[in-house]
Parts: sequence; structure tokens; C-alpha cells
Amino acid sequence: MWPEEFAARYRALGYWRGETFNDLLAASARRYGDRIAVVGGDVRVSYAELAVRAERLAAGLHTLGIRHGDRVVVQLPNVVEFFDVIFALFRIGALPVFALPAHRAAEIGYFCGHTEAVAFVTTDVHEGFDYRGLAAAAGDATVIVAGDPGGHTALADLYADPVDLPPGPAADDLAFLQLSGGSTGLPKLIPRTHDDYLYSVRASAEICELDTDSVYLCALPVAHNFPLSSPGVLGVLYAGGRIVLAPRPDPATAFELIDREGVTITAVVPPLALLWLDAAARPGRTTDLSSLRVLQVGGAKLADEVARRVTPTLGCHLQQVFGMAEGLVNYTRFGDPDDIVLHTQGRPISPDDEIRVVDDDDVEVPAGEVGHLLTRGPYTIRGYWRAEEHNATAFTPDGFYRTGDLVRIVDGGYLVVTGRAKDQINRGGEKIAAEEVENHILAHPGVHDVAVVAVPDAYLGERTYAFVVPRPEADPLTAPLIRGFVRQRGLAAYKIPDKVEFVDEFPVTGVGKVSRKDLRAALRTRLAGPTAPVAGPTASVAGPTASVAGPTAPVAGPTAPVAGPTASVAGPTAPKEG
Ligand code: OOB
Repeated sequence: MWPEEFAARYRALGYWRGETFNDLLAASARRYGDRIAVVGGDVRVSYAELAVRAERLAAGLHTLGIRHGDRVVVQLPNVVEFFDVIFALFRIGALPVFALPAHRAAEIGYFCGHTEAVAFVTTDVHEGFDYRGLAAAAGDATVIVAGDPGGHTALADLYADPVDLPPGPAADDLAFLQLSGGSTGLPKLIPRTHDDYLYSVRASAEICELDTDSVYLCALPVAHNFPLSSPGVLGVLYAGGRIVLAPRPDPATAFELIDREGVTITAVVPPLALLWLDAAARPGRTTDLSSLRVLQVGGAKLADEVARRVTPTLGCHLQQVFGMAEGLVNYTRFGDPDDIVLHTQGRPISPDDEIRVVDDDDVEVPAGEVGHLLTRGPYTIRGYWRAEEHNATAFTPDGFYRTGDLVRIVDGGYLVVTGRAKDQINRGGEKIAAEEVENHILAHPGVHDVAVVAVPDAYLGERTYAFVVPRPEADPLTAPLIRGFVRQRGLAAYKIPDKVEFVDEFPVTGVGKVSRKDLRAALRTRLAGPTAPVAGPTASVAGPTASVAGPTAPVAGPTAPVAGPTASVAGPTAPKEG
């Protein structure tokens, strides 16, 4: 929690207004009444109806014994009930713990156990996976199922006549626990208050110019911080617009919804942006995307080569979003010149977001140089939930969060993300930014996507390994061809990948980012055993269109479906990584 002098300052400056998410829903229900708030499949829920549904569900959850301060793990796909559940929990003052549909028994067990959750809310079957099978992992938590309960408590049965509930939470109470994108081990839990989160939501809605005419397509998993609050679905509910929930984010599903609902703004991660751009450019597309005004891309670095395709291909603004569930969110602004929009990851929401760029000894680097990003501010946490030991190193003594990101600051205070500290490859002392090499490889017309990672090497310490997803329609690529191509582009010899391998798709995180952690782990496993393939019989579930394992098979990891030019991004995936 923030020291009192900071809290007082954030209140005095009007960032923290003493409002809760209950106040937000009540105000929006008053203001926007019969307007449609959420569309999910055939279900259309108005603002007034949403408030009633949440109130009725709060009554039922309270009768079930859920109380102020209790934790409830919520794992729902993009369905209307997600909103009923979270607003009902907010009404009681119980804390949703935001799991993603990609999470499986290991993660759900950890979330339920670590938070001592009293309930676990999930769905019946989604994208071919039966979530009721996770009930055992929830331990003592009451299992509540949206859809066919299969012997558990049916969510539908919990909507009850409103009762006199005890007063709701205070604005400086915790509202929920969000998950960190931690790159090692299990995700850390991020405690966010009503005051701090609502500030980021309001300010984001303003930056993104949301209003009652905004139609937001939620294509990413709704519980992730990006589609939830940047400005995401909560920003839309604040501004009186309409949320359209996509059951999965593939271009066919998304484009159909954009066309049908007149979507004006949506958010994607870079691998999804690639799939959408390719699909949008394909001759013979029948869907009309002309309503789309803004494509937000964030969650991982958007390559310059891809950024410049957005406006010509989709005819809308590109907005880069660099955020983190711990707090700090940066946006490029709509009036910004191309150079900023295409080549930076935006600037912070708040004038009181404090940014420090430091070297390995926490000393500030000269202006414009790359260093570690540290941040502190009115919506950035001061510590993870029940993680004292980790907090001692994840935050500086004066409360700055160590993001783990490498950035440089350019004119106007815009941030350019150059990678994660651990994505840097140290090849015999020569430092290589994975991103730089990736950009060169991406420039090859036969390349769909690329990820460059370090592999341990007895001689050099580390070597570079490039995984390349070829375009299916392009002429076959070879490793010498790629190496020759980047050499020709004038890349220093030590930066030319030591090894190039072709794969159909990458392992992805719960929200759909390319998981370098899993790529590295798969490589380590293979290198440990002389014959172990990167993909093989122990490879995890492949996406519905993924090809059979073979020389270009998906890189196995504890993950799955992995997006490739022909594969769907949706499906069971792994714990997310930053
Ligand atoms: C978002 O949140 P998380 O918590 O899943 O991941 C945060 C990490 C950042 O520390 C950074 O490493 C990476 O994801 N990241 C980006 C990026 N946006 C996030 N790296 C480069 N460029 C970007 N544009 O991912 C998130 C939360 C709110 C809004 C948007 C993204």
C-alpha cells in the first residue's frame, strides 16, 4: 500500500476520488439506462439490466456465505456472466482473483490455495476444454459453474431477489487480485484498489476518447489487464459505450463481429495483429471493417515492420499500448506524428507516473540511453500480495517497481521498449538485443514471424537461436538464406543468429503473447538430452489446425496452441509471461 503522504497527494490531485466500481456501475446504469452495455453471442444486456443482474447475483453469493474480503478465483471466457460475477463480488467487497481461460490445474490450484479462495467460478465447456475437470484443483473452494454445472453449483441458480446486503467496500479497499506476467515460476498476485484502478480506467477512457458511440471488441481474454482496463471493457462501461465479446480472437470471428456490430476500437497482442493483418489483406475478404477507428496493439513489442502495415491495411489508427498489470500504462496519442506512433510504445497516463531509467547499479543512465525501467505512481502497486520476500527485490526501498523492461526515453517523454532484461543475449560478452535481430529477419518477405532467444553455450556463455515461422504461401526458406539475408542488411557478424530453425507456430501465453520462456525451456530440454526433439510425443496439445509434429512442428513446451499463419490463437495455453 502507498505511504500516507502519497495517498494524500493522489487524493488532493483528484486521481483518487473515493469511488468504487459499485459507484461506477450505479452511475452508468443511471446515465445510460437502456443503452446496450454488453453483447455476448445472442445476449444483449443494457446498463440498467447489468446493474440488476449484479445486485441479484450479489444476493445469491452472499447467501452462499461469500463475505467482504473473501477471495474468489474467477476463470471465465468472454461471456456476459463475467460482468455479473465481478460486479456482484465488488458489491459484496469480495475480491475476484483473475485467472485466464488458458490456466489449468497447476495454476488454478495455486491461485485457490495461495489466496485461500472460498469459491472458484468457472464455465462448463469452452473451446473443447471441460473446466469442471479443474474442480479438484480448487480444493475446499465452492465450485460455481456458468452453464451446465455437472454436479457443482450452477451460477444461474444464484441470481436471487435482492436482500439487504451490508455496506459495500470503501474506495481504498482492495478491489481484486490481478496476475503478474512474471517470467519465471507461477504468477504473483497484484492487489489493486478501487481508487487506483478506477483512476487508470477513467484516464484511459479519456485518452482513448471513448464515448457513448464507442463499440469495443473484446477479442483478448477479458480478465487480462489490457482488455479489462486499458481502457478496455471497464473504460467502455465508464463512458457508456458498448462491449462486444468475441468468443475467440481469430480473424474470421473478429471480423464478422466488427462488421455486424460496427466496432470502433479493439485491442490485440502482436501475434494476433499479424494474423489480422494477413487476413485483412487477403483478396476476396467479404467482411466490412470500415467502422474500425482504432487498433490498439500492446502486451509485447510491436515490430516496426508490422506497425507500419496497420493503417494502410485496416484503414484505422494504430495505438501502441505498453502496460503492466502492476500499474503503469503508456499510450501513443491519436494526434501523435507517425514517427511516435510507429516507433514508440507511448507515454504514461499520468503526469504523476514517475519514470526512472537506470543501469545495473540503479544509477540513472544519461538521457536517451537504454536502461532498466523503474516506476512509481498513483496506480502502480507498492508490493505484491503476500510476497514479502519477493517484494524486497521487486521494488526499490523508496517504492519504485522494477518492471524488468529495458527502455529508452525519447523526446516528449515517450518510451521505447528495447526488450526484457533477460531477452538480451550475452554472446561472449557482446550484447545482442533479440528485438534488433528479429526486426531484420521480419523484413524478409517469406517470414511471417520470428523469435530470437539465447541458448546456453559452454564456450561463449550464450548463443543466439532464431525461430522462424515462414509464410505458408512463400518460397521455402533455409537457414543459410536467412543468415545471408541479415548479413546483407549490414548486421554485425556477431549478431547473425548462430542457428535458425523453422517452426509452424510459437508457444503463446494465456493472453496470446509469444512465450520466450517456453521457447527457451524447450530448447534447454532438447539440449540436455542429445536426441530430444523440440517437438515430439510429449508435446502438449496442438491447436485445432496445427500440423503433425515433424521438422517444422510447433516447439513443444508446457504450453499449446501457438499461433501460426494458419493456426488459431485461441485454445488452451500456458501460464502467461511478461
Ligand atoms: C500487459 O500486462 P502484463 O502484466 O501481462 O505484462 C506486462 C509486461 C511488461 O512489463 C512488458 O514486458 C510487456 O508485458 N509489454 C510490452 C508492451 N506491453 C506490455 N512490451 C513491449 N511493448 C509493449 N507495448 O501486457 C498489458 C497491460 C495493460 C495494457 C497493455 C498490456
